[in-house]
Amino acid sequence: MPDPLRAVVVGPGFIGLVHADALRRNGVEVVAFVGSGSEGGRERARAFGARFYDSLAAALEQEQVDCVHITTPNYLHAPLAREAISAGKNVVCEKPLAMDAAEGEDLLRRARDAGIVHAVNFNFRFYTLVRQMRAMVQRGDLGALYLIHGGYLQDWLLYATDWNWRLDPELGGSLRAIADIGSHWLDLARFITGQSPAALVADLATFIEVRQRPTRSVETFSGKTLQPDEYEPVRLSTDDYGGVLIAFDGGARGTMRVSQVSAGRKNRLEMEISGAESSVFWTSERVEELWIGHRNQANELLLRDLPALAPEARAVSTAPGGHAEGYIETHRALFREVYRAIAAGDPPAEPDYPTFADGVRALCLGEAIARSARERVWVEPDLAIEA
Ligand code: SOE
Repeated sequence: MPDPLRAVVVGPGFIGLVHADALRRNGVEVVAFVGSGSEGGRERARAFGARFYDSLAAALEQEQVDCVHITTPNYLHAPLAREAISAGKNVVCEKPLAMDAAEGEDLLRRARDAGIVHAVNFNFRFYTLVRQMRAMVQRGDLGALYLIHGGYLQDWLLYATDWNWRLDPELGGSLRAIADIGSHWLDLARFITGQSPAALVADLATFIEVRQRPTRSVETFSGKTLQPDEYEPVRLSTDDYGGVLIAFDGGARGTMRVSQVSAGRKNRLEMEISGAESSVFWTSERVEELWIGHRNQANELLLRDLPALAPEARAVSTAPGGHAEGYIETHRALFREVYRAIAAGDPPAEPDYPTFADGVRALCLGEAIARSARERVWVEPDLAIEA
């Protein structure tokens, strides 16, 4: 049996553990975590049977690794990716790939020159029923596409006392809801329909202009249950909400709304596509159901089950119908494709997994959205990125 492939995870927080868990279940050995030490990272590494380092340089010096997973706060993504690429390592990076599109393009160039396998974690592509929607669009079930619409709503930043590093523009970037969750929706719209925004107009809003920052750090999503006792007021200008009107390059029109302050919406990505023949609707809060809308016959509710699925959807499905698949499985499926490419020793010509090019695309769209909102004008995003 060949040696297992090996990974190091930089950033032992919420999403770092998701990566490590999915990797382990794929048979990849997570040899080490890298962290600041203040995040309980040492204990987490120990619980995983992995070693712990306080810098990527130290980990790469001591460990034989095939791939570096970057799951830190956003401002560290690009410097860590540069370091990993210079060391000739394959890279899986959380989104956003970088703090701006120019930095993202530089990373893409470096990754291509180095010939490494590179990926950005747009994990929604790997839900089984997302694949089903894509297959239905591709085989023409919907007819010509008229509308691509929906959005992404969360409530974990609803209160002025909710805090996370994403709220600090120095750590998270100058766009928040659009970059954090709108980027998933835009990636998915393109993945399912093959269409990208040709022109857009955006409206962004900051409802909570002053937030109470805890004097100690709070992990993503944990602020809901852990209420720190000491706060300091901080003025905010990043987007709690964004609304975007989109003209797609394939002729469809759409709207996207994103919000981190919508009470009751925990983690709700919604995608609805309306075509000349029929429509589909899917949400990440009910991942096992796909609504199919008709004009002259009864609507359908497809429950994920192998006989009901297109071959492309079956290929990413791991559990029998009735045994709910979810968030963790999407990471397993994404990493499976990435590590297949690593094992082959070459990035595939047309990967189905999201690459740095998709990361750059998301950054370009974010910049177009920010400019449109700032100048109150329609903007044509520059998406001239080779796939
Ligand atoms: C926090 O908003 C977050 O974890 C995002 O960063 C993820 O990308 C999204 O999947 C869930 O919410």
